[in-house]
Amino acid sequence: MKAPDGHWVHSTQWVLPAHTRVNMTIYEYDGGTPLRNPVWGRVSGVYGNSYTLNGTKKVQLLESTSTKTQVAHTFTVPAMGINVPLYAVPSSKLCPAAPCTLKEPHETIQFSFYTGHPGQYRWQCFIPCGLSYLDGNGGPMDTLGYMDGFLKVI
Ligand SMILES: [Cu+2]
Repeated sequence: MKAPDGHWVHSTQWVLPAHTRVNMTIYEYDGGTPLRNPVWGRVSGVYGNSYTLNGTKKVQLLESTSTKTQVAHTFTVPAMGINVPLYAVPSSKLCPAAPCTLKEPHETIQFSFYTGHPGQYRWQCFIPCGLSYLDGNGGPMDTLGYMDGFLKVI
């Protein structure tokens, strides 16, 4: 995340003000696979139930059976009803090694959500993206700081 002073911080645990609109910009650099489950292709819990992908408004379902639709990850906060599928970069254009810069191929996903009441809200990715782990659910999927974290709403 980008700290208020402008420098980048590797953290998936964010402190957010309650009852506040939060504007999110996600830079997605990873490759992906066709959507396995149409539920995780739905956009929900965000303003307008929509987001923008590289500046173009997207709503609701991705084409779940299309091989063109490549999803890398999701930003999902189950207790807030938030789910945003994150489009993947074509595998032929992947950044060779992290950390990647904005000059390298990426998808820019933007949306807004409302924090609501104070509490500790878990977020996670629901695409089993832990390659070489059992069913893709190990490694980064179950390591705090990668595919999951917390929104501490105060
Ligand atoms: Cu993921």
